[in-house]
Amino acid sequence: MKPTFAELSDQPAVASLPPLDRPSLRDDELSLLQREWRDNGLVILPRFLPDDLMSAYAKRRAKLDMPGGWNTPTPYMEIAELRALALYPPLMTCMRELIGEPMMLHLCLTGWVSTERNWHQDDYLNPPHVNTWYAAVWMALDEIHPDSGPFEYIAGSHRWPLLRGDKVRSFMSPAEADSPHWPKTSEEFVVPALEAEIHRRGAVVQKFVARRGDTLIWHGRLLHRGSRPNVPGMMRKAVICHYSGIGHRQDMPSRRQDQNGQWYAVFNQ
Ligand SMILES: O=C(O)CCC(=O)C(=O)O
Ligand SMILES: [Fe+2]
Repeated sequence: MKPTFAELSDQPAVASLPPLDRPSLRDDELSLLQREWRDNGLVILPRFLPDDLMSAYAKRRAKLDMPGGWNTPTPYMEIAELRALALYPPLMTCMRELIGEPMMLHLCLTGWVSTERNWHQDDYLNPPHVNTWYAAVWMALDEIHPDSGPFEYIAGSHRWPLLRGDKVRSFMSPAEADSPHWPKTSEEFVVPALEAEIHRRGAVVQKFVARRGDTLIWHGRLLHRGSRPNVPGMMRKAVICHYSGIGHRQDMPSRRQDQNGQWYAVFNQ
């Protein structure tokens, strides 16, 4: 028998969560953006990114003849144009307002095609102490074609239970659970468990069919996926960046600040 979503997840203690995830917040204490985040688990910022930052990065990225992008998770360490976009100060201010502490960049996906990563929450791919002090950002560098496999999500699913890495691994053989590939091999039972939960709740799936410069920030617990393109290999010109609360990454002790004081993690490669 394959595990259910309930068997793969739990509800973390309220006091351990970022402020906007705690109940008992009054509307008049929150900005509009914060209310949207609290209610939906995402915010969409139309035409948010400045043209010069997008163009500089797109020009640099276009020199790389690889649809999947750089094959390291941290190309921002070498590519200054990517760092400038990922650490755009108004974006960082916005995330701080949503999570409640300064955020640190630690992962960028630079493919210009859909990842086709099926339903998941991002949080469980990280150590348990991250505990939703986390956000990811989808930045459209061009008009996104609906056939290119847009980002899909379920608004409000950030209040569903939280998938837990240790629970997922407990349903795997010891060899599989110890392998760095466990996130991939476990999709075979995690995705059906999430699909069953979506069905059971009658949840509505939405698509982010973005225009150039549109930006979507999502919660570490939001259910989402990179959908399968209707036209295989169709270009989807975007960049996706992931961040954690600066006080919740004791596993990433090497970090730097850019010229604007924004944080990014550094790794020995
Ligand atoms: O390809 C996509 O749009 C989704 C990528 C994703 O799930 C992620 O970056 O966490
Ligand atoms: Fe994801």
